Amino acid sequence: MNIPVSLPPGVAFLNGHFTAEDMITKITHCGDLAGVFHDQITWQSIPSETTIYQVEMLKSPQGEGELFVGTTHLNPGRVGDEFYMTRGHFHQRREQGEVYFGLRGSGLLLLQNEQGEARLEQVSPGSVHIIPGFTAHRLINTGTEVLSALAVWPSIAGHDYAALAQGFSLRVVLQDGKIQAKEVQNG
Ligand code: PAN
Ligand code: ZN
Repeated sequence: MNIPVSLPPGVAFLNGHFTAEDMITKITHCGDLAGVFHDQITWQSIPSETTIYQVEMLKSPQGEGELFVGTTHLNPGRVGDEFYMTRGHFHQRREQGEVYFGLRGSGLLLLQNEQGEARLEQVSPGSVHIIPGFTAHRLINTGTEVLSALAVWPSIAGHDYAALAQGFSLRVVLQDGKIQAKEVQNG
């Protein structure tokens, strides 16, 4: 057979790291997350260069019908009583969905519709999360190890962070030694 066979990128399902020639990596530090955690005084006391999460992505073509593939690695920790989490977003193209796959660690996926109704899904190795369109999403690490989740989403989806400037309607905190979700007024 002399049809050429190329070697595609790979992903290690135990930790979500890619092997590829070309990758994009973005680190989000504590200092980048102004206004995200409710305990602003504790947030200010944490060194701003502390890494909260890192996203590694394969390079893919942009445009209608194309897909992005990336892994989010969310560190364990808390700001005060609130667990480390991603900023969270709606897609700019609201109708575009996404799929998350839990790979390692344990946490929660916070989903919220445009009416502000929130729900939580347990994230664990092997969990599959179908995020419908018109649904904001945020990962929360409630465990003691790195939470890694693989995601696939349309490259035209875009990210709208501003629509959630008021925050989500649920916060996940450690209270009385238990993981608790609390409803919040005004984010
Ligand atoms: C993910 C997220 C990633 C980081 O790849 O972008 O988890 O979260 P923030 O973008 O909210 O900082 C995704 O949902 N892409 O669409
Ligand atoms: Zn998304």
